[in-house]
Amino acid sequence: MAWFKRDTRRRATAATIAGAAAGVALALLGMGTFATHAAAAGSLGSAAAQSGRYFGTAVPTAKLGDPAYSTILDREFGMITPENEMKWDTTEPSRGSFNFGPADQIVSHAAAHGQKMRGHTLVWYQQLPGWVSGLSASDLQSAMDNHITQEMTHFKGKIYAWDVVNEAFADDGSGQHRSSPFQDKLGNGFIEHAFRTARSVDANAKLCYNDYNIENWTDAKTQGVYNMVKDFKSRGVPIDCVGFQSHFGAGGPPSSFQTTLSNFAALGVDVQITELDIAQAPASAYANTVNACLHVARCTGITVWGIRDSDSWRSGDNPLLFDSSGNPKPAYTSVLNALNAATGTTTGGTTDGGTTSGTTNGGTTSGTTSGTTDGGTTSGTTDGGSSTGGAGGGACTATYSTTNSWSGGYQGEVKITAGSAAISGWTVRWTLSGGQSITQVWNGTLTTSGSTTTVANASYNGSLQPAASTTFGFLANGSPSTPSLTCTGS
Ligand code: 9MR
Repeated sequence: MAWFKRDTRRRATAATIAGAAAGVALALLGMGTFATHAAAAGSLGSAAAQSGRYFGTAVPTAKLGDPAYSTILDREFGMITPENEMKWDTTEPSRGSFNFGPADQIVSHAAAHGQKMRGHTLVWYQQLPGWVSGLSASDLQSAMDNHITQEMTHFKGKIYAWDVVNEAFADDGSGQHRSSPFQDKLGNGFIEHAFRTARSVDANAKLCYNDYNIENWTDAKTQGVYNMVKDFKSRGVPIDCVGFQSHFGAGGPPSSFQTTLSNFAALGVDVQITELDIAQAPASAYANTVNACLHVARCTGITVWGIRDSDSWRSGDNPLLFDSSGNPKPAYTSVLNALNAATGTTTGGTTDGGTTSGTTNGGTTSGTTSGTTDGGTTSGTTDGGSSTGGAGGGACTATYSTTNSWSGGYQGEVKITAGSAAISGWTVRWTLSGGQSITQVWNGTLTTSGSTTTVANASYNGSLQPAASTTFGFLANGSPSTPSLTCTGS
């Protein structure tokens, strides 16, 4: 404990010194003098603070007790997003019965270590308990209002920014809203309604719309979200920020990313990178991403979606800044250097970095973001997952880990690794123990038959090179136990 306190003080002091240094740099700039950079800060949080930004990470409650994990968390990060604990399935698993315990633990940790919080997320079609999708339109409206109200009230004063609505736009190139219980029953107005309700509950928290695959300026999805934000601003619908999740493939951000950030910022909202991870974590791809933010004055912070590769929802991609042993990777150094180099270079309320706001340039090959999948859930989807491995099928192995647990439920992850031959599909089967039932699966397709659970690959993660890995995750009721898994490759 004493160690944490000392570290917190060190960060606060560094930020204060950096703030003073930035002030000097601004004064020098005002005098037309070329500013020199302040001394380099030694952690991501303090380096980002030098230009008035935060650097954060996603945190699951279950990892707070791991000293190796929390040492890095408290040394490096000034902002925390609960990875799953503020989502609807955890916070209101049955109607009117609220469970804020897991998230409260993260909020307490943040308060004790001088970290701020992003609230994630109030209205999302995933990790949504089954009772919500069964409601009539009018009932759904009041359930949504009540959920927003209860959750925001509980955490009032403790949240810097809320992802009020998450991932409401479609991936089909239409630029339209995706189908969801909210969209299908309440229509387009549900997003506006959620933001108005949120503002009425907490006038001080920033209210964000958050989505993935909206980083490339010319994509229809980006344009759809942009037009929504523009419309909201023109009609006074309360929206303060847009979160760009930034789950990138190994190519990193599209070349238009800074243009996108700048164009959104020009609408009068803050922009933030909210869930950054990059397949294989190339140092240059991370630096490009961070620099895109640093060049836009209203890009107020960056959050990576986990600390160590082993903490990642896509751990098979090794997409984070620390390896599984907690050692900083080359990408860590490139991010730290980029943050330090930005000291005093971004000023005022306007965008810098020579962007081309309002124009449709920067179109880049969409291939650069291929592989940026989100945790597309497939619950309810049935396919032929119960078929046995066909002739010629390759071998695979599957290993299980519990990534989170709370009273009455848990979250598991299964890692599938191909054998010495490539496979083009996989199926993992196990038997649930008494009291266990799966409520949701992502990055796989679920079939259940009694206590026999079968998860087959999703459309995008069936092909594995020899010895390559992928993962799927699930949420379940009951208590965690280590299952005996059978993996069949095809
Ligand atoms: O990292 C989260 C993982 O632990 C979950 O179980 C998964 C379920 O959908 O959600 C992950 O976080 C997602 C985030 O909440 C929203 N954007 C996509 C993220 C990765 O799937």
